[in-house]
Amino acid sequence: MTTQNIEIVPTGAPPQRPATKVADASPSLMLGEHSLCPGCGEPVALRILLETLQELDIVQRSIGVVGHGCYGSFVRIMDIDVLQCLHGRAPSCATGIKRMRPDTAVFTMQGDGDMVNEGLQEVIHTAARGENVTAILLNNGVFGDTGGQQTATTVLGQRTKTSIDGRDAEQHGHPIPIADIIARMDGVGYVARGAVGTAGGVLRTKKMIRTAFEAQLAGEGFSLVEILTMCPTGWFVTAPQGPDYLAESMEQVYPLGDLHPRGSAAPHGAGR
Ligand SMILES: Cc1ncc(C[n+]2csc(CCOP(=O)(O)OP(=O)(O)O)c2C)c(N)n1
Ligand code: SF4
Ligand SMILES: [Mg+2]
Repeated sequence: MTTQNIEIVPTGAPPQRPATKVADASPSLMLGEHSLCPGCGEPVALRILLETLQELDIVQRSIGVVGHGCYGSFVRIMDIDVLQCLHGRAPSCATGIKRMRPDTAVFTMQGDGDMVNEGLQEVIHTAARGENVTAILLNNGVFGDTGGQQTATTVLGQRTKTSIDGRDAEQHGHPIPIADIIARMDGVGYVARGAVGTAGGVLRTKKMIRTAFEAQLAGEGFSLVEILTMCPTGWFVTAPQGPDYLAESMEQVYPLGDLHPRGSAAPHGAGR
């Protein structure tokens, strides 16, 4: 049986083939399979990002600016123009690209370590300048790529390789809620936080990504979508436990939703 070129496999008997071979439902902009851990949330975020670019029909004028982390390997499977920057510097590189080519749709893809540790000043200054680019933050609360060390967004109590008894405010400081900070800044067109731990969350996050690009296309200034992503490997949980861990830990500290809706003034009333 097929519908929209996707084969529907009968479920009345054990499958005869591995699920990944049953139907290729990957977006056509994804060239091959990713190499990330089972249960990782980052490929889910990549998928909805690529689908959004296709649905907005801006693939040919999109340029991605990618930092360093597990998602860094996506540059090999994204069928899109991509620049990979030094750690934390993606917002500044995106600034240069967009200023030289204002006709393009420019987005960054950074992890929490890349954006909030290594390049904190870059994203804040880019937002303050009101650069008309879209930042995508994949926040899993760890430096996943280098083995799961604590980052600036690790929530209190979270166990990491460098806070094995759990992050302690007195010893390690408090987590930095970067999206909430940027949502309060002038020069900002749209800021939201989504999560990919549930099917509904994936859909809502995809809508946020679309809204961010629509804000950019309308010239409304800096947009940021923070996406909470599972990192079972760095969280010391199994892949199936990842979504529950995300809901019980990160989502409690980082509430989901629009933090700076399109067309709203900065919350401190300074206007834009
Ligand atoms: C200047 C510099 N700082 C740090 C590193 C090591 N490094 C490379 S990727 C990475 C982890 C980035 O973490 P994050 O952005 O959160 O991405 P994740 O792997 O969690 O997806 C680090 C620390 C490096 N190679 N060079
Ligand atoms: S270490 Fe974490 S972020 Fe990196 S691929 Fe594995 S699950 Fe994903
Ligand atoms: Mg990370």
